[in-house]
Amino acid sequence: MKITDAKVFVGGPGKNYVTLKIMTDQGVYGLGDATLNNRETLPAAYLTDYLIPSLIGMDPRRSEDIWQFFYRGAYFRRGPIAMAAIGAIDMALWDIKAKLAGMPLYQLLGGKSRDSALVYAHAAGADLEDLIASIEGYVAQGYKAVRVQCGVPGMPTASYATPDIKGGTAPFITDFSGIRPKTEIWDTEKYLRFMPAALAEIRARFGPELKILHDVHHRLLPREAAAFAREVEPLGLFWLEDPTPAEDQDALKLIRQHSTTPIAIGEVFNAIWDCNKLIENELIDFIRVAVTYAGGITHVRRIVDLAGQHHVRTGFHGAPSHSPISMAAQAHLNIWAPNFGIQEYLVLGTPACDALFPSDHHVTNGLQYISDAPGLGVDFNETEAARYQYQPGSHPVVRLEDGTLWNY
Ligand code: KDG
Ligand code: MG
Repeated sequence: MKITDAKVFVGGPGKNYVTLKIMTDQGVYGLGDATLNNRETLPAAYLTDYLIPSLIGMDPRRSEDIWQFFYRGAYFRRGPIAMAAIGAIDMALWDIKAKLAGMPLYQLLGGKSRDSALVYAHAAGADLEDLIASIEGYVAQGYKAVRVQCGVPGMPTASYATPDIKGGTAPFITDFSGIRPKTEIWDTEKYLRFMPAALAEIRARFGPELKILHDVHHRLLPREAAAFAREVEPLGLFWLEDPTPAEDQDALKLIRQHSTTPIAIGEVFNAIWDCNKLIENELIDFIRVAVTYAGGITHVRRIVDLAGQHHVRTGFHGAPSHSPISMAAQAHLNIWAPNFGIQEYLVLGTPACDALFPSDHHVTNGLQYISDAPGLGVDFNETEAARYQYQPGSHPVVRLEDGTLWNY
């Protein structure tokens, strides 16, 4: 069996999804997602210019050897661009393998460990009242877990993932007004004075059952993060995410020494070597890698297995920049993983998105149910795809009030 061709598409409804389609001489094809938010043309070029020429002619069933070929075969390894490209190939090969077996992919991983997988939604508000209204909306839809992000009083701009105005939407994934980033202003002191009390009010309002998550988005210093985690400990958060910049694996030690608030980290990690110390030293509770920029199912499965030996559960990244293809790959891992924790999930299901990526996977009452279609269980409509093209966009950059550049 041979790979005969592979094509890359960039575009989608309000997103620049990078979709890979691998064709074989047996008519079976596989799909992968290489979307790297706001850098989408780069994994697309890495695939087209460097990987696909070698991929054609390979046996698609040899997914392990193909992974090793592209990972070890490149002298300059890792990084989000290369790992997203390798990840897309890997997803597509597992899609082919499971279609050949006539099974949903999760059966090849070891079958179901649960009937459905818990997901969390994103609630956001320009202020606390606005945020509470947003949480109420998700609770009314049956969500059991909600990430809560709030504008901070006195901050000159919106904060991470919060709207500028009450009832507005937060353009934290991509601002399509141009490639030059807008500036968001950050003030740690204002945030630390406001956020613990806001979280306390949310807990009091929604009671003990709601799973509350909060994303610090890498903005605190280790000492500040330790103090924050300790202060919110009585609130029983489901997790505190990315309290400090992710490059420093040792920073988490200080947080651990001062608090038992569960810590989630890893959405910007690309390989097991970015998180092995964190996991082995049991400094985190949830690992946030994604099948896209962490090298696909083959590599993420290794991270999940390592995590499982150290009481670390999964909480895969699922920001809206992920296409339904990688969300499906993660859904198969979620239904299988013995150490599954939660899945970040944002409503992808607009009619335009469903038309581009037809699938029977669905979320009901805050739980993700997986379709039993062979393979990943998602298709790709090329006629629909022809309607879209790449749109340049950006994330904001973050500066302190005196102009110092900070972490987005
Ligand atoms: O592109 C950046 C987003 O993926 C990131 O801001 C999302 O932090 C994020 C999250 O938890 O979904
Ligand atoms: Mg995050």
